[in-house]
Amino acid sequence: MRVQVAIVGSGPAGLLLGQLLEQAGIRTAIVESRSREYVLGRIRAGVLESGTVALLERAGVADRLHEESLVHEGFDLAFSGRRVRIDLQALTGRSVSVYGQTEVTKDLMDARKAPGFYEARDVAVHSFESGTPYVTFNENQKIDCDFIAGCDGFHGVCRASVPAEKITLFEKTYPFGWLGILSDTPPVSEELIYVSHERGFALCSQRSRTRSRYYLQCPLSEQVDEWPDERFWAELRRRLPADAAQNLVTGPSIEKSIAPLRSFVAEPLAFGRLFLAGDAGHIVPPTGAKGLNLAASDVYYLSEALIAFYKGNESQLKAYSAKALARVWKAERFSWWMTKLLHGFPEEGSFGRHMQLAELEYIAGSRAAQTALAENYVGLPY
Ligand code: RFL
Ligand code: PHB
Repeated sequence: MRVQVAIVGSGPAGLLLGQLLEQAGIRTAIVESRSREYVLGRIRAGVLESGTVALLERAGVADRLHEESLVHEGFDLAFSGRRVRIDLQALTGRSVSVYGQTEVTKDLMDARKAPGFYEARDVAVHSFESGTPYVTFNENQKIDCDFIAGCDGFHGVCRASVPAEKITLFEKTYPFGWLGILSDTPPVSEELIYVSHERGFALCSQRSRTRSRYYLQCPLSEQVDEWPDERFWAELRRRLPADAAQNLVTGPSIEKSIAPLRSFVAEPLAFGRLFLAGDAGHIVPPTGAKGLNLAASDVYYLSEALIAFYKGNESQLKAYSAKALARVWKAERFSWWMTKLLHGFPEEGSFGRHMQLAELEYIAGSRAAQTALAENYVGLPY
């Protein structure tokens, strides 16, 4: 078969790109190595920037989002037993939306009419440097195309297919992970709480008024089965400020997983007729809630550039990598900074802890510092 743009990966980046291109009359096919059910079952992001919401609106997939998402005008930072509210709306005039990545993915899958090949085996990308690219999978399936969009996440095949001398990788790993649980219990607070505690970081998030998502910083050496629900709830309660701990409603977990934290950027994001977007090109630690939102901004730049190309203007496609990376690096900085500010780093000693607390106190007392935090959290302009 032949399409204009072959998309590898059916996560939010691949599906949103497919939707925006199809709307513009550009034919696409998506090739995904997992099943639809597996992709829909992955519990990941929960916080959408207003720019991401606007892009989903433009893609025509925001009806349910508008009905079901929760608009959050602020969040709390908790440390030393206190809670400081960061008033996003007052500081930036913008808010964020709480709506699960699972729901975004479902809305995009429901809207898609163009071809999607799921459970594809041995996906490979070819000849993207020569001008006649194609994608192969299963025993004998082949998709000829003008361009390949590598939206296949951190472990995908697209970035790995680029010759090593053509790509530079920048990476930082952190010596801990996030243990996350989902439970059908009412959230402990109306807004999110990011907790910096001597025992480690904790985050109180949510998916709806009846479904909570909580995270605990934990050593990378630990396994999920070492964390029965009772141990999770007890540890969370110890890290929360007293008023929140009192309000915590516990219940059985419906999902539990440990995710490592990583900062990672590949440069460039364009290799001839192959373009990387989303986690395929960069990873941020989840502390700033930026991963899915960065995938959306990449897709915005790439879709605009491809649409311009088919109207006869090639210059935007040439500029894609530099334009996307400029925004990516700023989000990398913010995610790294928030991770350093809020997590336990025992190797930094008590001096390191004092630096964190001094910075948190400074943020609590400075509108300028709160504004810098808030404008990054709601999302920098595209
Ligand atoms: P995805 O979602 O990983 O999708 C890539 C898709 O490609 C498929 N694939 C292949 N397909 C074909 N051939 C191959 N060889 C393939 N290899 C892989 C995969 O099966 C998959 O379906 O990448 P995408 O689309 O770039 O989206 C990125 C986001 O998923 C990610 O950045 C966010 O989930 C990160 N993230 C968060 N982002 C936010 O903006 N806000 C948050 O609140 C937030 N919280 C989180 C997060 C990520 C987390 N984890 C588990 C990493 C919380 C957590 C715990
Ligand atoms: C989530 O709800 O999964 C979530 C929220 C905020 C973050 C990270 C994850 O910073």
